[in-house]
Amino acid sequence: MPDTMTRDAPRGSAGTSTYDAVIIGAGFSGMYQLHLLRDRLGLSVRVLEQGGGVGGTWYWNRYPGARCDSESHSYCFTFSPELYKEWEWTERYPGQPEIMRYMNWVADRLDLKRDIAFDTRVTAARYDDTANRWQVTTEAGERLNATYLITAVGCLSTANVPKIPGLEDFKGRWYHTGQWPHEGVDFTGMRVGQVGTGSTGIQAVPVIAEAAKHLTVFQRTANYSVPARNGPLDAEFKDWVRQNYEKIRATTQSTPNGHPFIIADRSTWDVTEEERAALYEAAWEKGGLQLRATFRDLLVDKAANDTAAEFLKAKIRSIVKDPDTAAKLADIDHPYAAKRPPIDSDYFETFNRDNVALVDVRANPIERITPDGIQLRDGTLHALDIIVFATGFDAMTGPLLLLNITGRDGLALKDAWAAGPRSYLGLQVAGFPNLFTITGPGSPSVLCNMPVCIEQHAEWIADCIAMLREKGVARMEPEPAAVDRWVEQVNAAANATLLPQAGHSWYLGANVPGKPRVFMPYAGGMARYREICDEVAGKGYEGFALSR
Ligand code: NA7
Repeated sequence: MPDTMTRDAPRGSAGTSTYDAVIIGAGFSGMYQLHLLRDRLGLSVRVLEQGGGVGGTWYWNRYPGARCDSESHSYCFTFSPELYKEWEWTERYPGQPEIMRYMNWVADRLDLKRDIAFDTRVTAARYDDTANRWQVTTEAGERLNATYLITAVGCLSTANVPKIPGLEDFKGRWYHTGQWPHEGVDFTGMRVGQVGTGSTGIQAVPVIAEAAKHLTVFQRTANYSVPARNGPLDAEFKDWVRQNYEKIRATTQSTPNGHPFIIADRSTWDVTEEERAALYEAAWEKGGLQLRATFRDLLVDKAANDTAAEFLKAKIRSIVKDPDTAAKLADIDHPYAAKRPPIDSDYFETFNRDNVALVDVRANPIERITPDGIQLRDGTLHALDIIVFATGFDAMTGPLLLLNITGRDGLALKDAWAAGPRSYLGLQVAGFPNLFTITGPGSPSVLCNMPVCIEQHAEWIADCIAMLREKGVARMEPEPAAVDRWVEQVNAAANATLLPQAGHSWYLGANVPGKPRVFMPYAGGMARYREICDEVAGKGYEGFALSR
């Protein structure tokens, strides 16, 4: 029977609020999970959110040029046709302010905010073996306990600020793109240095260059990028989206990466060299992440991938006028899309501006930060007023480990994952009963258009909790053998692709010094993953230990 209690007057021991479920995070995943558990299952639920509002990653990532790389008509909730059709996106790729407007609109439409505690950081979560409940503590000392603990903390929410000596002595200001000030940053008249050329850095460069007196881009790893071709959506497209809701949803749910486009069913070698060049050219003109869907074998056959890589490198050389800068930008050491492929609005073109310079910090690494700027190993000092770190995140495991989670028999998650994350389906961890991790390591997560994998996880978890309550199951956690098998499957799926060949990728944890190098997301495709999860549930939650 549900241990139902009213939301307004939770019961419990002195000073402790008691709920059926506590959800950590109020981005896409926490919002939808709250809706499902509260409004469909009738549970008492509390969401704890560190930020001052809903939005998750978009609440924090307010840097110049912040925009989603998924097309707007697929970067949203699709569980409700009404919600889907009522909201109208204005651009092909939604910018951060528009996504925030959307998320607040959804939160208000579903009346979610009344069950979310904002400005509330979780400092610890401990499983109480005797009571079979999770005890959650917040920074303000608040204590909550719940039968189910669901992490909805996102994969990219723990900012990675590199430990460069001297940063504390810098006389200017510095910012990480993932913790951008809400009031914005005025670059007018400033000498700006930007460290990092991942998806974020590539979005920020053109916008900062427009505003700053001078921008120096510090590049450690050169990166591919394809033009986004962003622009306003016309009325005809908006109508098409409304009329094709089912079709769009079916496409995003049947493709490996959850995007609204189909990967071509042809090999790179099925066409002549001229045909291939024409297909790449058309994909370049169309813009966006779709270029990697030009051929089905681009991510599994290195020689096939080389054809796309060469096409993109030639594009860089043709756009960037200074041959030395062009050579540094095109000196890319990994297969195309083996790291997360960025898309851009005038990234390479920006290096043709007089106020922009590129510095190769692989050849001549950053030695230290002085009070005046960034100093390289050969002694060169780049004088700066502002440093922007577009240096990414302690991805996937970082946000979970920060929660300080302790499971059964006092087992800390950081110890359970000392050699890298181990989970079953990316949904549960052995030794942590009734803990569910939305888009956890071992699930497709960052290899998929996020709302698509989030909806699948939140629905699977809600169905699972409904089953637990119906059958009177008190505890659920994966069997160690099921975890072993899944970890093998995750490794095999990654090794069947070129993705592990980008040795410095955050998919492998390689961007954070000391982090175990384990390929974290499931690379077998979202559609296949969905089938596996459904099969597991259909076989009575095979691989999970259920106890009364
Ligand atoms: P990424 O993709 O991790 O990119 C971070 C960039 O910062 C990358 O170019 C790094 O070079 C560079 N970096 C990191 N640390 C340093 C140091 N110490 N010195 C110089 N350069 C450094 O993060 P993003 O924010 O761009 O994107 C993350 C995801 O957010 C993105 O994929 C989307 O899914 C949204 P490296 O390649 O490690 O040599």
